[in-house]
Amino acid sequence: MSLNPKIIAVIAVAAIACIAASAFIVMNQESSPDIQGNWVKYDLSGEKDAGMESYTETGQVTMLYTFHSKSDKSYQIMNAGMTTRTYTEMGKTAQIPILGFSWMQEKGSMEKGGTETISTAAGEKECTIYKDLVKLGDTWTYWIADDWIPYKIVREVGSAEQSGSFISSTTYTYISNGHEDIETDCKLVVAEGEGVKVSGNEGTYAIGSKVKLTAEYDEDKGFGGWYDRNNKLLGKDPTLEITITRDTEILALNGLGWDRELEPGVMIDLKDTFGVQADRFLIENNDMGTTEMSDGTYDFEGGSYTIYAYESDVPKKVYNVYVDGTVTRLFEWTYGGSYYQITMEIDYSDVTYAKDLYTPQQRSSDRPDHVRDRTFVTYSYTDEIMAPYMDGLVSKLIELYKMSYSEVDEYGYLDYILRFTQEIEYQADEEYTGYIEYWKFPLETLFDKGGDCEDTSILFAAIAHQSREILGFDTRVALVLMPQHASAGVIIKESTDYKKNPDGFIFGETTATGYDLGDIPGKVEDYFLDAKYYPNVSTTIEIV
Ligand SMILES: [Ca+2]
Ligand SMILES: [Ca+2]
Repeated sequence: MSLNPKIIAVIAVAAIACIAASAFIVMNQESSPDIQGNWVKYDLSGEKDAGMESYTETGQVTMLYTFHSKSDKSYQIMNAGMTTRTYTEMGKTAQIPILGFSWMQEKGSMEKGGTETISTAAGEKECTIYKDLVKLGDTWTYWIADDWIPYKIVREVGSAEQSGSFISSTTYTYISNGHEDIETDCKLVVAEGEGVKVSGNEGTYAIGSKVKLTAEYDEDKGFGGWYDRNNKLLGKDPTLEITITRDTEILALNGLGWDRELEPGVMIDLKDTFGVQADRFLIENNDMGTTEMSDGTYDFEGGSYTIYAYESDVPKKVYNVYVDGTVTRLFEWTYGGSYYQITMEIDYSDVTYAKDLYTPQQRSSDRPDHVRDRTFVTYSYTDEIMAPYMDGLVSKLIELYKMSYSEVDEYGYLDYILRFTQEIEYQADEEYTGYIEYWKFPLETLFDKGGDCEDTSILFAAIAHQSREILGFDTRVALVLMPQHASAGVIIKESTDYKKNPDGFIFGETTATGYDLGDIPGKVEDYFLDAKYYPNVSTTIEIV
């Protein structure tokens, strides 16, 4: 129950806001051109080369200059578009929307790098080159001509020297530019938390207006602060001054963690529950990132929710709701030509419990800590809340396997477990959790039905270990941590033809289908075989 609902919501939206063209800089500051309404469209192509989390990226983005703040010497731009990322080793693809506002500085600490004539979709352009070092390892280079148009932009993040193997690079290539009229009347909507009353938000505002909002609130509920609709904190003071640069929705929240705890599995009358008049309700499931409209009743499953009460198409009130109920998760996979499925019932409070066991900082492997790292596996069978789930799952897995195979052989069974974990959706940490690195307990991975390499490897290791106990095998299990990748490893009695590392581990690639137990994806082969000898680079954490 200590989970902060706002934090969850931030994580949920981080996936959408992850590509922000925040560092585009308009040059020619002497004349300070008014380019409100101008847009530039780009082809985008990029790559990230970071072990198994490598991808290539293609797409288009349009940047529309929506507001020029002369006092701040900056432009607001709206980015819109879509990129497709293809994860090179795993063969997975993901569609990433580029949608959001960012600011560009009119002036910046730019390093002038001479001129170059480049060919563009608008013909040959003699461009001035500017370099912007945003922060160490993040460099933007611009080829600018015609006063303000960046005809080519290259962003490079990281280098072999600065951050190990992490490198990404994105190139924006000019397609076209144009102009459209910008709507200069902006709507300001404030949704109030329970017990909060806001004044100053009446009416329509011209773009650039400065507005002062004041919140009055019930002493017993307190004031939790002002947030934008993406759950970014704008201020904690009961008075907020903002510049309106577009249609704006603001939340004025009370200081409570949860406004209500609701029952799962029954029709809840929302108007009754919150004592509010509303035409309809918008219900956001903060864990799953899904939204639904309701005209007044809703049947909740376990989870945490943000609920907006709408009147005349405007969200007037906002509530944070916790539902301590069960959710059902279905897992499907194939092995040896047969189809298998398992459903799990998971109590949301137990997922909350697992999330609260470690802070996000503790879940980062920036500083490897073998005692902690191992607990992601070992807690799954020692912790009194999480162990029953894993016991149930492992029993079902064994039961299903025995229906297909009269004899349980160690290699075959572990290969079958590997297929189960490979079907868990690949969800890169940065896109889905909002953190660059975020380790999950098996219960969380099962609840999310998603995770990245370490999460599915932890899940595999946990299942393999517990199965060993029940089946009476001598299986030894390990997590294998490599630069930017993790896998599982096992030592089994049966002799196989597969490559082993010097410790005798055979490899279990959990992130993608198509790898048998023992198959090593080409890119990681060297790391795996050397794991024993470069403890600072690659590490084996033995579970048993
Ligand atoms: Ca990760
Ligand atoms: Ca993860």
